[in-house]
Amino acid sequence: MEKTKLVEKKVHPLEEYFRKERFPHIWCSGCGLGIAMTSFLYALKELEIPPEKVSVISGIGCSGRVAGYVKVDSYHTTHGRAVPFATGLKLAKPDLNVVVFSGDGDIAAIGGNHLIHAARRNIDLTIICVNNFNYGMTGGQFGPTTPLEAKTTTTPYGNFEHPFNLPYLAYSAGATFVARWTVLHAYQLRQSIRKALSRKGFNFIEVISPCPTGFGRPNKIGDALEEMQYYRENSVIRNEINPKDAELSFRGKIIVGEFVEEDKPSYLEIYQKFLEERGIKR
Ligand SMILES: Cc1ncc(C[n+]2csc(CCOP(=O)(O)OP(=O)(O)O)c2C)c(N)n1
Ligand code: SF4
Ligand SMILES: [Mg+2]
Repeated sequence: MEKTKLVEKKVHPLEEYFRKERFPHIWCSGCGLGIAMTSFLYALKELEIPPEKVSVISGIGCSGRVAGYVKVDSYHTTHGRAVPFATGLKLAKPDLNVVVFSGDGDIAAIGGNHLIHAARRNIDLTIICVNNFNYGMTGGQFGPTTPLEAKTTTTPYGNFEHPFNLPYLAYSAGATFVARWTVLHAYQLRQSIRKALSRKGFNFIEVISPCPTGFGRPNKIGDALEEMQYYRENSVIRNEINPKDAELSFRGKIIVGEFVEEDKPSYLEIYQKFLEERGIKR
């Protein structure tokens, strides 16, 4: 009898959430952005949020490319301005789950002003900030999260500036859900993203991510795998602590966890109440 060969068609589990025509992606080998992006997409899938109910907004940077790779209505906006675009969209379409995917430079340097005021308003957004401690896309310059003494192309003798602790910054400005994970903590990261997507208010998740090109190389950390090894050895999970105590030092400990989950009326809840009390329809 003639043998029939069965060719199994392999389908990627996230097939419906990717713009396949955009691949191969531009990210360097070993970049952590792929893990950050797929953690987000798995969270969407597990929550059964259909692509038409979510929108991704990015600024400019390697992390900003996420907006181009995910198959949802997305906006690749200008550098630092993802949060204002997202705020406008959320106000116009409150039923959409609006997610900002941003880099450390995008959200905390040029976009720092927008970040603190959106957090202050407790506007209903989820921010996933991929912190690779440098401006990856433009050649590895130092930025607002580059650790003291770390080398970059613009701090060849080591950084003299104190960096932001992003969870503490977001929390002190008013964010009501705050977490930090590394890409090694892909499971916990996905759980935190799921939580953020299911909450009202301003949700801020920092994702510490290897950038072998812009950060690993000048600091002789090694390749991406070695950076992951470093995360394994130096990350300490401490849930429910004040983000002020969430230390993150160069060649020291990385405190990760879900730090804050607080109830406070969100911007849209207050606005909706205002409209209802006056019988105004949207
Ligand atoms: C107004 C403006 N200023 C500067 C730039 C150049 N620029 C593009 S990306 C970038 C930094 C990106 O760093 P980050 O947000 O950390 O993203 P990464 O590439 O590290 O993921 C800069 C300065 C720009 N595109 N627009
Ligand atoms: S420069 Fe860094 S952040 Fe950008 S793609 Fe390469 S490894 Fe990733
Ligand atoms: Mg960066």
